[in-house]
Amino acid sequence: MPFTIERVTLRQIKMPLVHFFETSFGRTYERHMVLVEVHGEGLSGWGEVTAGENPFYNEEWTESAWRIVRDYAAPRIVNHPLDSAHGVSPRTAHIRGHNMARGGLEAAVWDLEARRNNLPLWQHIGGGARREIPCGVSIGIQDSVAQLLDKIETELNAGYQRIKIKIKPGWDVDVIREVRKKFPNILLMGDANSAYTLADIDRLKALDEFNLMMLEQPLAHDEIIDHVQLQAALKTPICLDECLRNAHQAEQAIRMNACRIINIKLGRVGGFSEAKKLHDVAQAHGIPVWCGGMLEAGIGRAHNVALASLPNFTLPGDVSASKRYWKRDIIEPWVETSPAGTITLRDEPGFGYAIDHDFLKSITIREEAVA
Ligand code: OSB
Ligand code: MG
Repeated sequence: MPFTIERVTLRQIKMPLVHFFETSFGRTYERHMVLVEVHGEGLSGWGEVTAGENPFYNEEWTESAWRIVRDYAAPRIVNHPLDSAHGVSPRTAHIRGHNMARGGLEAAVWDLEARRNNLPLWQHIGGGARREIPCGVSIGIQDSVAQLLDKIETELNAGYQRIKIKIKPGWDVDVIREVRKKFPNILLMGDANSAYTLADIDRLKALDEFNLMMLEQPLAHDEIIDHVQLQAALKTPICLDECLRNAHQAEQAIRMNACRIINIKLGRVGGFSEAKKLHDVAQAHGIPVWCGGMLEAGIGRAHNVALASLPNFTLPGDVSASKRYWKRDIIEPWVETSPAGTITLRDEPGFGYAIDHDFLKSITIREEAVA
């Protein structure tokens, strides 16, 4: 049934991480995220923009997201009747790049439409292939190998099914050798966030002996063709993250053998419509996918859980418990994992958790409406 978004509220929130998170492009101590609330038909839908605090993962950051949603994306949606949430992405497709900003708005409309249909979001997007979502963790670069080994042990004891460690030149072969010595049989992978070039091919080939599940985004953020050459030289499967911003690019990468596995992030591809398309393309080619994370607060985390219930999300993702990131999350209950390292789908309409409005208010540093 057609519906209309009458107003969009933007909020910027500030949340300190329990522990800093370090990738090859830098350390994050505190997140600043933009939340999108869409109002219409007497309901609210919620989305979270997954952009970082700086334009280092991709071109987006908190401030660019605020401006894109407020000045370009939301005005295209407000008071424009929509046949379904699938109509949001085409309305903002004239914006070049900025998929995370576009995706935060789009996800909010999916949440609203799910509530309107009285369905949990996972069911509304066509998910529910499994009720228990398998979870892994992403562990940042540490100050010492001993600290890394400790963290891995803690996460394995918590039940997480797969360990991903961040790598960069100088924090790679020797570190992974130590990890494998202590944990010979765990599901283990590395994520380089584009820290290498083809000049490092021998160093990357040295990783082949460690039986990694995959090597995530070793080469440049915008370079699919170099990954073809690298994949041909490696036994370890390459998983692309940064490189794939839409389903078409994913299909090209698959056909060229640039990767054997794909990380799907809701924000990076601009929302649920494109994420579902990418999922379907990968499935048609027999390429497994998993759900990536961007250190999300509860709303983005819950959206990821719904996404990961689509059938081809067959590998454990980077979606894990709220308490690994936050002293207090913005939703109730917090996202929790079972001792088996899974998150259980919830049956409430929409994204499945309640907003903790008091806490949200206390961490909101600006708020603005588009009507
Ligand atoms: O590349 O997957 C990534 C965090 C920030 C930016 C990029 C990435 C990550 C993670 C963390 O790996 C995933 C998470 O725990 O949310
Ligand atoms: Mg990654």
